Amino acid sequence: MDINYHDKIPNNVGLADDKSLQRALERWQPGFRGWWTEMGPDASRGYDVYLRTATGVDRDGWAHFDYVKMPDYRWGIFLNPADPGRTIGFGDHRGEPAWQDVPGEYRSNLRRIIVTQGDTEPASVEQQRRLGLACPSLYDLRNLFQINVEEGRHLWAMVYLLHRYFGRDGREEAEALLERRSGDRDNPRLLAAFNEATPDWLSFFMFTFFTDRDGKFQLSALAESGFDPLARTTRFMLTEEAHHMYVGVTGITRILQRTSEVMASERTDDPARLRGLGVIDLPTVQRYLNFHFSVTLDLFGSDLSSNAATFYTTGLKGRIDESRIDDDHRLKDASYPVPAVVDGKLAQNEAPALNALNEKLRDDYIQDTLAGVARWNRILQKNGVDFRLTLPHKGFNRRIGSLAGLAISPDGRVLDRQEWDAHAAEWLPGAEDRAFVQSLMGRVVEPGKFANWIAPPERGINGQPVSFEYVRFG
Ligand code: BYC
Repeated sequence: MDINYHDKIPNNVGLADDKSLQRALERWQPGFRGWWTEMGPDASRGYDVYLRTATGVDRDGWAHFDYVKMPDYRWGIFLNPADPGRTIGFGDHRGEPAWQDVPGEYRSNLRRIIVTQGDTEPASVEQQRRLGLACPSLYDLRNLFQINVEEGRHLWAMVYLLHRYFGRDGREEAEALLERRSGDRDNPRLLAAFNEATPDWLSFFMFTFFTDRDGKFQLSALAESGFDPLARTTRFMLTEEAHHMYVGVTGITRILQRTSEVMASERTDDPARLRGLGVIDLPTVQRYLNFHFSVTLDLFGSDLSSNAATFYTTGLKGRIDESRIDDDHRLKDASYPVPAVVDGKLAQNEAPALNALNEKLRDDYIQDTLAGVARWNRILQKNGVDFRLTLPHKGFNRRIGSLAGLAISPDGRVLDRQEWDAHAAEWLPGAEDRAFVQSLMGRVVEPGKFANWIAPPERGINGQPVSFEYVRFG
């Protein structure tokens, strides 16, 4: 399934055969470009960046790497091939042929899901727009830009669905996606984590590790959708998401590598000394981890959600790897444990599984993040450092769901306010931490050079050396 790059909008959906859709999307395109110029990566105009561009949706289609001038990236519409025999795998419509069009009665829920997904994509570009000015290397700068253009493409993926399947209100939603702004008081992005700042590269790596992984889990749930165009779109998006999480996990690995090298050579674990030596002390890394993990857990929604039950029952949003789960895929009689506070202690209540689907996805996500944290700890262990990173309890610092607003310590104890206030600065990054991390953020753009606080990667991109000129400045 090759991608047509001759059209104004690259696509593999036969756009040229649907003139009114093509015209509508071509009318949206200048708005998108305007948004990119205003809110995309700062001061990147005219740079030649060594980027990966999709030329097909199969495995080989990914092989194309070349220098691309930043605003000339060819954002397009790419869907995985259709499976003509596909049936709906869960809910009340299980076993029926997957829908090729929007079922009228589910229209507004489906639109809401697509808009929520679409909103996160430009939001993350907005959050990251100033990071290029303080990049630790050309290699990292290139990875940032690769992620940014792909998030832009993910916006195109959702906008295509809105234009193609939702008529006038879909076009209005597509406009609104270009109007909301991350962190704006009057017109913010829809989900809380996407209104937080990503002011430094430690935040960026944590974001790509934790928050892009929410992307993986939500997209995997949508890849099961009975609405086939959504399933096919999100399947292709998932192939791109993998690189974003790779940037996150390796970014933190390289920070830990560098810090532990300095800890070994200077024989110290004193945070103040390490900061003086220009590397990020491990308690600060832990505090950033605590923040990004807890803020991302909120993205899964309330632990008991009638929306989630409806999305599942009506076949719009499934569970991750639905077909591999051995149950009735309807869940009407099943239960699932959700968190509760009983007599001042954390406990669990059995709840109807349908209503607890957000919690199930959150728990699956937590399992996945554990593997990354174990990988980080292996670096510390290998370098003879005693410190270990840990995931805080899932009730820590929550704003959404039944644990929202409770004072729960990272090790899962329910505290009173006083106790929380006494320790919060140990657990969450404070102004001083942020100012310190910010003070390290200089711009390193000499090929093969890296900022002092981060080790070079083990290998370069697409078999190129680490010292390759990944970005050429115009
Ligand atoms: N912030 O019933 P509930 C990605 C609202 S990341 C603010 O629990 P539901 C990416 C909710 O809207 C993946 N508000 O919610 C990563 C509702 O409001 P109303 C993004 C929130 O609907 C990195 C109310 O609270 N994709 O791709 O079951 C870079 C009650 O909520 C939040 C998706 O999320 C929040 N965190 O679940 C780039 C998939 N959470 O109706 C990209 C699509 C909830 O009372 N979205 N609320 O006004 C969904 O499936 C669902 O909307 C959610 C929420 C799972 C997010």
